[in-house]
Amino acid sequence: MWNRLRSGLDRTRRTLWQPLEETLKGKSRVDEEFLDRLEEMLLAADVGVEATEELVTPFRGQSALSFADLEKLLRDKVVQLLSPAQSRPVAAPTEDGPAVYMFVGVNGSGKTTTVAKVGKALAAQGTTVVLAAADTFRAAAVEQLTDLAQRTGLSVVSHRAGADPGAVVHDAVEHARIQGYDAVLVDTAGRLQTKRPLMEELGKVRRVVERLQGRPPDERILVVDASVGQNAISQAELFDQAVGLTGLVLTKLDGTAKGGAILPIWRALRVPIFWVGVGEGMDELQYFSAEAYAQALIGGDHGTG
Ligand SMILES: Nc1nc2c(ncn2[C@@H]2O[C@H](COP(=O)(O)OP(=O)(O)O)[C@@H](O)[C@H]2O)c(=O)[nH]1
Ligand SMILES: [Mg+2]
Repeated sequence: MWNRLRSGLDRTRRTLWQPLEETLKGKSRVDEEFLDRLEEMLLAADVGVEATEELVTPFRGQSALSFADLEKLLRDKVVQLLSPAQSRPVAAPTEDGPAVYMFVGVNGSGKTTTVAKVGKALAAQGTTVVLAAADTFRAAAVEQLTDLAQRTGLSVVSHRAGADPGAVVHDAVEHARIQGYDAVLVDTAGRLQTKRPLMEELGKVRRVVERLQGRPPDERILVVDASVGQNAISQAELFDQAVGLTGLVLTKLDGTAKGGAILPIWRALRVPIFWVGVGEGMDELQYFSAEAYAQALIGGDHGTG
């Protein structure tokens, strides 16, 4: 089940582990030189200064550690650091109107793809879903979501390109309320450098939902491209100010050498990580598990290979 995450993190794991194994050649115990190297490698995998220190410090001065001990302790520590990110599942549909999940994030982070993947996963569990094509900035964005909806058998509410995103979301939520749908998944625009002030637009979408439902979107989820690494943190803060983030999705964990960035990104925001994206395919989405992530990140033969 976690094979995809494990193979996705191959590059990160190689960045981390191969140099360490080299360093360890001919030694039977972990020493200070090895720990310095470990620190370097964690930084290279974008784990960040703070989390790296927390991971490595407990090993300093411990002379009797074998490599296998260290692997196990490190895995446990990663699980411990990230288990609060699994604190709750995504908000469930209520009696009082659909659950509305608003997906935000910079252009190219994977919002549109993730909206369709999540819609497909929820539908497979029996949740009825409407997608809202509220990235009206380009015709191609509306078409992309419409195509993915068709491929995954989901309904989508869209207006023409250039339309007011608030109006799209209004129609989608109203439609869902009248027809009794369980959830509305809102795709949004992500272009930071345009004349249309994005953050204002997102704030408006939030208010439109609030007017119809008597509460803001139940989840305001930031979609982050994990391969961008720690640079994602400053963007995240902007989106948090605009909509008040309640959750995270990390995409593109496949094929990045910066898969360690989950740690600093999560520490900056401290909201649950609901899902991770491990490929472009519509099924390449997994619930986040600190345990599975730690297993995939750290070497050793504990995974399924
Ligand atoms: N490898 C990989 N590619 C992804 C993933 N999620 C999205 N993508 C790709 O990233 C690109 C941008 O995705 P898109 O959903 O259009 O991003 P948006 O601009 O935020 O809506 C597309 O080519 C997607 O197929 C993922 O988890 N893994
Ligand atoms: Mg998009």
